[in-house]
Amino acid sequence: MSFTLPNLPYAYDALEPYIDAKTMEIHHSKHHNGYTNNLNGAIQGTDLEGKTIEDILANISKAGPAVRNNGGGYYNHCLFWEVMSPNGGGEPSGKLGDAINQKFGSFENFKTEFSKAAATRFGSGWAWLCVKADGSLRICSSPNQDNPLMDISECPGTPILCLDVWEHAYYLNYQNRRPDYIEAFFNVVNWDEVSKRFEKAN
Ligand code: MN3
Repeated sequence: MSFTLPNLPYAYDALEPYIDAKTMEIHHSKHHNGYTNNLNGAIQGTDLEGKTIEDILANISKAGPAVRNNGGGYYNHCLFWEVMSPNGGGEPSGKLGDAINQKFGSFENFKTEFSKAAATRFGSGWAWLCVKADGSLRICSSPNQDNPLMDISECPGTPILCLDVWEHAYYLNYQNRRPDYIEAFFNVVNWDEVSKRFEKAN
């Protein structure tokens, strides 16, 4: 079994004006496709072939840098596409809304903390909202293509929301204005999907 590039659940231009079509097309068809192909190449003929991506990430300390970088890149982008939607934005309700209010005090505080994690990640990386082993929420960021499912992660947990802050995710439209991209992202967050993932992780 090898990994395949998933289709986007919407058209390349569906997230405009917040994320432009050209960025989405290059990001999905070039970057994510590259991680997928390189992951397949890195595990071919090894004992990782046939394992799930979650299994591979949970034992990433035993793998080489090609599996770490491309396995992370494969997983992270799969999640990223799913947690955005042209019908997104607003605020979560239900159990996730309650959990966010309980942990962060308010949705606005949550947004501020998540945005800070994304803005202050030096260089390339990701911001995360995770469910910890005890069921509570946590915000963190990771470098490069690392993620909270990796056994080397400093913020282990089940990721339910992520934001790519590599320059390839925003530079065409936002140039060096990462904070503007982060602000725009909240208009396309698919809270229904994030809520589903929260309830599954609990
Ligand atoms: Mn990316």
